[in-house]
Amino acid sequence: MTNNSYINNWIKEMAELTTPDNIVWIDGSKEQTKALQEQAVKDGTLEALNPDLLPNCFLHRTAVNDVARVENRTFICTREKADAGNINNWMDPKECYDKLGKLFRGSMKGMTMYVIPYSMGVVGSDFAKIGIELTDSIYVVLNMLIMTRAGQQVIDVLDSIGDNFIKGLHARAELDENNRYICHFPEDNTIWSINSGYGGNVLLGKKCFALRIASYLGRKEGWMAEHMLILGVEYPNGETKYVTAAFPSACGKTNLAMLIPPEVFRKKGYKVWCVGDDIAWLRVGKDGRLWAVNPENGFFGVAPGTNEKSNPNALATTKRDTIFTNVVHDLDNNTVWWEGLNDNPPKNAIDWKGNKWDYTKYDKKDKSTCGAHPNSRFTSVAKNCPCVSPKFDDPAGVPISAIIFGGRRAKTAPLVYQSTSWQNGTFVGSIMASETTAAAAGAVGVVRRDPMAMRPFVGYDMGDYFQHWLDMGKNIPNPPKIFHVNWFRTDDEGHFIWPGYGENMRVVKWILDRCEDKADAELTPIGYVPKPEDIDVEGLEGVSTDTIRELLRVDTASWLEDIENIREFYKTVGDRVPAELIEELNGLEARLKAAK
Ligand code: GTP
Ligand code: SPV
Ligand code: MN
Repeated sequence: MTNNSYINNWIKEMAELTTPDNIVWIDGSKEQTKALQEQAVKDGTLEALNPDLLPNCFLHRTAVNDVARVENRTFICTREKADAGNINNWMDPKECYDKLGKLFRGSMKGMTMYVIPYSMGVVGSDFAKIGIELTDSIYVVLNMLIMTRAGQQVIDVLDSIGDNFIKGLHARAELDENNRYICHFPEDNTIWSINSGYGGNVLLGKKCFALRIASYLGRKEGWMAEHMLILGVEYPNGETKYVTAAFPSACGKTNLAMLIPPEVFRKKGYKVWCVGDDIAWLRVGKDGRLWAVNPENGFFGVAPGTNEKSNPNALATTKRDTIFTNVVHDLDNNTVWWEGLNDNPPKNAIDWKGNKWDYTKYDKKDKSTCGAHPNSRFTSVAKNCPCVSPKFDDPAGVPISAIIFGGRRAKTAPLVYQSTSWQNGTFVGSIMASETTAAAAGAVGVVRRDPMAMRPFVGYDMGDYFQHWLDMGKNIPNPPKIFHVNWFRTDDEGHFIWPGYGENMRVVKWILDRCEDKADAELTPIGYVPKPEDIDVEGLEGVSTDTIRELLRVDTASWLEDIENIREFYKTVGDRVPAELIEELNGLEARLKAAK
């Protein structure tokens, strides 16, 4: 398929290791895709859903032990352990190639190896980078065809790229969780993943390449790869301003990225456009601003909680050309269902494990009775989204006015605050904390530090990563302003105080107004916080001024408690935490103590 000898030699070597019966190149043609879908339906990998209600949609169930990213089995394999840092798991590259080589050996015997050439970013643009994933899984092929720009358009440029591509190898092998490994070799542009069939572990263009490897390349080459959505707010005068937002997994990126403004805003002519919902690659533009592209081509979104009210745009996007993973199969009309879609669970249904599901035993408070896995997902084409940005395919990307950090915090963090400088904003990102979610294997609801929502995704030392943020700031003549939000503050009974979803537009509006000095705020020890009257609450029902005041309250005591925890965290990151950030931390502590 190509005359590029680097590529051909590598594929040959990997085929000698894994010994597939056939090798098939993925060209992305309609015919080939259709044939693969049919084959997957025949062998039970996919179930074809109702073609009238959900055209070209399929259902897939993963193995029960394979439902989320596995951070404890994810490794960064640099020659020096210190370069992977304390936060990442590390393995010596040679030892890792040896160990995984044994697992890969013969793993594709009797099977087909698919060669997926793909581009992260618009093919040929300054931002774009090419990867090739070798996999034994048709599910991976069909997902990659949605999530990336894959196939012939990439094959056409392979002759000219030399060895400038990311080499990905994936095999499901036995799906043995004790031998599951997601390994990255940033010094070799290589990713090896074995014994999983789940999303972020196996769609190697996504977290493995576009974040872990790309963050490593970005540091080397002077750009950034971030776990961020990108959205545009169109003003009544037709002008559009763009923001990025970094929230940890399952903390609201897809929802914010596709936000529908409250009616009063819509009537005035505000619109929101989605450029991306998970990953942003950022570069300094010729105009001295920071520009962003979404390197992906689709959404791998959380299904539970997606409904006509919370995220109608996402729901509309899933109505065709979608692969659903680990949701409920409604047998009566051959469609899908998940918790939070509506109040009518299907009566005749199969749960995510493949068992008959009794909706009468479903208890909203008990996850073990759920029909859909809490981390069940939809893989959908970005272009099918009703609010996809007209700039989605623009190779130049979009200029960024504001960067927003955020997490799930029941208490400490207020609804929104603004940092006082790029350095202070980098500090705000570095101390992000959030309650863990079902997107990764392990306990749910535990507060952990998740700097810039990148804790699981930085491909090198976290201290060096903070330094890269500071260095980037010095190279952006006109940098975005940096903010922090928290949609998840709860009352004493554990209910969310802020209505969230579309209403988040009110907070985004304050943020964008701040970028133009059009909104007021109060300087507090943590940064600029709006006064209650600075948030536009026109048409917002059921939220009193007192509630807004409570949402914006800076609780000095709980912040002071946090300081110790942050110091501990910085110690865990190690001795590469930049002195500037320690200074910021000391400054914050002093200001909080003075305010007490
Ligand atoms: P990943 O794809 O894992 O990176 O997740 P994400 O950050 O895109 O999260 P997503 O938008 O899918 O939201 C995850 C969960 O958070 C869903 O259950 C949503 O219903 C919930 N959520 C999103 N936005 C809000 C909000 O504004 N308020 C509240 N209370 N919940 C929200
Ligand atoms: C996340 O966990 O942040 C996701 C899903 O976006 S996955 O692709 O599994 O990483
Ligand atoms: Mn994500």
